[in-house]
Amino acid sequence: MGDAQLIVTHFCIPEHVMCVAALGEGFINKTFLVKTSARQQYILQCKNRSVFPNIPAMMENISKVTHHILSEGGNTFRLVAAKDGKWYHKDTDGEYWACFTYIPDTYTFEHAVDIDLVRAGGQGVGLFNSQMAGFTGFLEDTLPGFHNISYRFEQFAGSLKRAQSRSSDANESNGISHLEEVSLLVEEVYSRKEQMEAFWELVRSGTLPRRVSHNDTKLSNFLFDKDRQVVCAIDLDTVMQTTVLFDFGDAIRSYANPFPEDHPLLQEVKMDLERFSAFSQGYLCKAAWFLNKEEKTHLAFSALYITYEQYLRFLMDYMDGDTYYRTRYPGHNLVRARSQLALLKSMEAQLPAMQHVLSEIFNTL
Ligand code: GN1
Ligand code: MG
Repeated sequence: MGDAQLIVTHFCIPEHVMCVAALGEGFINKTFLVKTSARQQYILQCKNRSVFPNIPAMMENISKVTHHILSEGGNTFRLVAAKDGKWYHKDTDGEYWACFTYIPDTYTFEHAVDIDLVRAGGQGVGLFNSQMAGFTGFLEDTLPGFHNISYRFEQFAGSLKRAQSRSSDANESNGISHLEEVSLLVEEVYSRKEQMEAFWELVRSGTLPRRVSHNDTKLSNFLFDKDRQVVCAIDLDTVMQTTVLFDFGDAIRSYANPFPEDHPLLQEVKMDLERFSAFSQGYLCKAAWFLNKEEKTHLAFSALYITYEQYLRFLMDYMDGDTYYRTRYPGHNLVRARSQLALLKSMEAQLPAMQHVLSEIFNTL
């Protein structure tokens, strides 16, 4: 990866750049804050080439979405062009970099600290979907199969096969192979397969309409102001035309759990119905106007679908030896997977209650 201090000089930043400092601990990209002599600061990001196969198309999608939001009078960051006019700079190592404005006086959260933040988050996700509802352009499918569970099952089967061949070669630490350790968790994946495929079929067939969706609406991908009002969605790397239910579902996974997604105390992890209700109220007050009957019917289940998918992805990455998500300690992906499974089970137990909450909200709108 090139030196961020040098890379930044390839972008059209009008102010004098003072320094470039590493920022945050993203799972996927490497992010830097660019401080200038003026109030305006910038974000410089090295995009992950192994995750995103077509970064130029991804940047084009981001540019279309941010321009559309601005044309709707909404709030968002602005991309900064490179000096050759592109929305990215490719360095001599072949890495792709993007630069965009930093929105001052904003904050991110790793998990929802209180119910007001949950409601504000709901408004944020609903606002994003609503601002994009009138978009008539075309976005490239930059991550084919991203929320396609059939594609995830194929990947999962491959990962299981690799783990099986490794475990027949030699048992790993403590005489317990990764495979033995996860065998019950693998069963939990397959016992829900048909149910999840049935939901994907609604997407594939177009029963759930294709609209612009963010596809990664966890709490930390939204900015809030000092009063904890939502400002805008960030991390638009995954914007595509799928179903907005993925956005609702992923956000419930993140906001309705009072703990972070890798919380190790499984008995504490749950889908909190009060948070579900607050998020849904916030979301629907912005988004109910454009949702059709099918979308409303399947809204609650989307939370189970996305939580299940996330469970599968963390488990798969653990079996693969942590090749996708950045981890903070050995076994982190296994802890994440177990935590997501606990959340999924809590959602399953409360699905009728979630549906009841939603119909009450629809009745009041
Ligand atoms: C990744 O990039 P980031 O950290 O916002 C992942 C999401 C997962 C999320 C889990 C491109 O999101 O799909 O839901 O981690 N993004 C990609 O925390 O795979
Ligand atoms: Mg992010």
